[in-house]
Amino acid sequence: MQMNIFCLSFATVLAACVSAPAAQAQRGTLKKEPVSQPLITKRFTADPSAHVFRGRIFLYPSHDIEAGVKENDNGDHFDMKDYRIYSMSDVEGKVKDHGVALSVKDIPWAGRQLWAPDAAYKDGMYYLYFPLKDKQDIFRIGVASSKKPQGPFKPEPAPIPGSYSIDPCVFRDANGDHYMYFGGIWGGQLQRWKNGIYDSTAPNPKPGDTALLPRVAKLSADMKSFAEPVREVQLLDEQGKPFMEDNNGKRFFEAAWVHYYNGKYYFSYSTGDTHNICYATGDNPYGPFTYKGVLLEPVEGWTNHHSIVLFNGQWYLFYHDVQISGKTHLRNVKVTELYYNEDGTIKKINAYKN
Ligand code: FUB
Repeated sequence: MQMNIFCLSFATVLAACVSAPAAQAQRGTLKKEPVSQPLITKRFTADPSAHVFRGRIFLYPSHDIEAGVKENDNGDHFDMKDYRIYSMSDVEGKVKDHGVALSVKDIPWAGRQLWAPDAAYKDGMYYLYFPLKDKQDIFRIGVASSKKPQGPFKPEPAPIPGSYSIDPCVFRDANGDHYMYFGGIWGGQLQRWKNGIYDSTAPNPKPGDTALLPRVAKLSADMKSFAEPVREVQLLDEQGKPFMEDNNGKRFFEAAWVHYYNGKYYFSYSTGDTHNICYATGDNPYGPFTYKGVLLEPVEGWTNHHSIVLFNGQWYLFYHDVQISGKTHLRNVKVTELYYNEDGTIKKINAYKN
């Protein structure tokens, strides 16, 4: 708790500084000079899913707190209790805090841990998708709706039937169909699911195993359930072969994001224990997606999680690091520009200057 007070007063100092040019040299706890400053300094925020709604950029991040839970490989220390939504008129504009949009105490099926959310819009309604452990401590994905992009969001009484694991990303295809991508290994529990059956004793993947794959399902017309059985997203290496777990600098771990650019679907994700954000491209929303490279090198802090969005003709990468706190579970969201090469590959981003 003492640490939290220290961090927040540090955040206040940082907030007072960030509008000055000197902010460019501001590093907080970082070892290296960052290319971007935290967008939000009064609270800890992470896993930023960015969307353009009503002409503004809306951010749907995790709301990190110091819950006092000891750090472990299951991520128990990421014990978040609510979501706050933020918006900006442009990436350099003031960030508006719209307040709490959904709390764990208002979700009837809640156990614990609100992890990385995403949002979508259809026919006048906004939908917030969120991973949360149920009362049996199994991660499921919930949905809540609102007439406003900032909420407040009203949760459905039960998780999406057939949903599991973490990190939903909802992608709207040009024809109006929506697809949910999800999954995360280790604390995200993906390794515990085989053919839709849960096994709490299933071990983490080990070298020699075929790497686990993220999941995808088309959403129903009302955006509140899956319209089809969940399937694996085929992710292939440069030779067209499935990844092995040993290839942990490239294989999928968590944090799926899908965007469309110039005739191709881009599936990007975190490699978790090796901390890269990689991407692969395909010709349709189900894949297969073929590995293309790293788009964001490791950031300071254990997790790496991002979103990619087009706003006023410019592509942006939203991501996080631990500049303010230096603690892996107390993160701060950031944004930087993202560029493509002529062949459609993404120019690799390093979040630090040296
Ligand atoms: O914020 C909790 C978890 O950390 C997310 O769900 C993961 O993607 C990682 O960023």
